[in-house]
Amino acid sequence: MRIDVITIFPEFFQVLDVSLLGKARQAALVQTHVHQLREWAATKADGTPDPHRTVDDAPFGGGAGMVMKPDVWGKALDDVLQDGGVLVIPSPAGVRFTQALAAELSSAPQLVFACGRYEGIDARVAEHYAQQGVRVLEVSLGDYVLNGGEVAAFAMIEAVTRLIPGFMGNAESIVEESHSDGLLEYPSYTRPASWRGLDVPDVLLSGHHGKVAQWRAEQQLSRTRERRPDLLPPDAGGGLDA
Ligand code: JDQ
Repeated sequence: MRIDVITIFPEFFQVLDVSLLGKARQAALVQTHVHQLREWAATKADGTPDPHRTVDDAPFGGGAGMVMKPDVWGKALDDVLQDGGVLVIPSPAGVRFTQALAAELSSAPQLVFACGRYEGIDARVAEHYAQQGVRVLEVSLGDYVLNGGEVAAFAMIEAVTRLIPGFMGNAESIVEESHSDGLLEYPSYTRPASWRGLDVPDVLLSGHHGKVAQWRAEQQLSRTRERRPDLLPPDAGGGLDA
């Protein structure tokens, strides 16, 4: 997979080199290319030079803040998007990013993350590339507001790349974990068996694999009921004392 990131803050992505992604890149499973959007802002839409390399302008219709210019984004994306490439635009108004979407994106030949700032990118950019037959996804990490697309893109890159076959080296640890079975993970413990007066549950020391599996399944269900009831089917029972 090839990952391109277009941003006015390319330095932000230097940390990609030291994160988990470093391993995937070493194995040549992922190539990342981070681009400075302003490199496509050297000339204005009318062809005259723009020494300021302006990427934003006031919103039509009025209102606070600035909007990123479609002409600059168009030049950048025309250069960077390849055949089969998926255009991912982080946005607080996007569809939710989920493990299922991460899994889907992990088989794309190219992901292009268009990281906006200010009030976001002129809406015609997404519309134009969708019209050209590009798969365009406006994606939200969650229901909270960030200052730009960079943090969201970074989280998505990490979630996607670790699903690329051959990446983690242990396929089981991916299959077993949170969200692949729709429940939260069970709690994990390691040595020492007693720490600051807190003991590891006896069943985990018992060596009884069947009982361990049953306890973990119960923990997953009770945690999910308590912390993320939205993940359970409507009224999964539970009884009077649940
Ligand atoms: C951008 C902004 C509109 C704040 C500019 C580009 N999950 C998620 N939260 N916030 C974002 C994603 C996000 C993504 C891209 C962004 C925020 N902003 C700032 C834009 C309204 C409020």
